[in-house]
Amino acid sequence: MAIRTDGRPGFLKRRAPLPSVDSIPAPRTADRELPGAAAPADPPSGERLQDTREAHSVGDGFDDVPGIADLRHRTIVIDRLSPGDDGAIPDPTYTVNGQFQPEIDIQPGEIQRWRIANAEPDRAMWLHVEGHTLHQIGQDGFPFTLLRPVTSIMLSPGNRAEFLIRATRSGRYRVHAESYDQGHPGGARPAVELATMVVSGRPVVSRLPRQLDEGPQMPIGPVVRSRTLHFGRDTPGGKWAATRITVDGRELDADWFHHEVTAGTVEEWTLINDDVFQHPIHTHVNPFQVVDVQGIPAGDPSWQTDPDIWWDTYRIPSNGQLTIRMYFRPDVTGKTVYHCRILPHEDNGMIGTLLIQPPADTGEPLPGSSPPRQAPRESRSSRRALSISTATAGSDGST
Ligand SMILES: [Cu+2]
Repeated sequence: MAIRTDGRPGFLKRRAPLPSVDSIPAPRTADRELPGAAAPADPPSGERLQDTREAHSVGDGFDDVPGIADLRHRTIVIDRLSPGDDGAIPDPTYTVNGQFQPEIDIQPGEIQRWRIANAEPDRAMWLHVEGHTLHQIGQDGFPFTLLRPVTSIMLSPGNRAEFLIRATRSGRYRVHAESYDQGHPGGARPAVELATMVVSGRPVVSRLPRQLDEGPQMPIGPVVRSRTLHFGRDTPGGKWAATRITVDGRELDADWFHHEVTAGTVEEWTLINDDVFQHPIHTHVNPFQVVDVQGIPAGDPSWQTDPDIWWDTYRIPSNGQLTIRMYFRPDVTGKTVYHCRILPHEDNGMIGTLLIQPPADTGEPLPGSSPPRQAPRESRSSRRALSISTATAGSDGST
């Protein structure tokens, strides 16, 4: 399925910060994630949802957009508890902000803004809210320009999404992850009850905003290079414990770089999955847009392939391939990585290294050559300070 073939990217006008749930160093990342979110050992259900730590923020691109700024908003982090040794907690047990199946209150007709992250180490959460439309306004920390009404949102491990939800009539509605087959030889992962949305109280009249804000855009200019990367797995002797999960046949080697790129350029990467698992690939520093996906299972509606959306985590279908277009922001150089966001896969070697070289000195200004400043998060003017300048990007196309 070809999604975009014009080869003419637009330009990155502004960008939201890139908050991620993937930022705490640990010897094995899966070990960091698995303890869950400090939930009680015997989690009671039906408590009111508590808000969670700002460290898990999903993006702040709408804090001053009319029609959104005043809404009640919730930051919701899905995670999984460590089962422990005594068998007291069923494995797996999924939590929402460290709580077990909490209640989320909302009035009839009220619109709330939900910012939701899948911090789970290895399973996709195909999010549904019973009887309700999710009006998506952002993905992976990047704001949309227009509302996208959807009936579900797929959250691979590491994905974040932001949406508006308008409550219908009084009642109790399931917030749940639908059963989904990630290509695991063990079959589809079962459905998960996450929370209950409780609609009650005085009805309110509300209207969804029509216009959001200006979303980031790809810079105009050539795709300077195309690359092909292979993601695979081999199991010497057929033992899972010895499984090597690799990028281009190699495991992580911190002294060697899979690829070198130049800051301020645009490249297209085709990621080929030689394995039966869907591998959600997460890029650090630079997000990307999806150009082409091949191998989406027939009848699987969970894939969002709109070419305008920016991502930092996206699945490669089982034995399929994904082509992404990545803009290496001009203000960041140095070493970084990309990896499978199924953390046991990353720990077993599915992590690639990238060296971002400074741009060649052509005497021409680069788009966004003023580095983004760290600014307070509250005001529109401070968000503009995080924007990448458009003045030079559109005029001469230099990248
Ligand atoms: Cu993987």
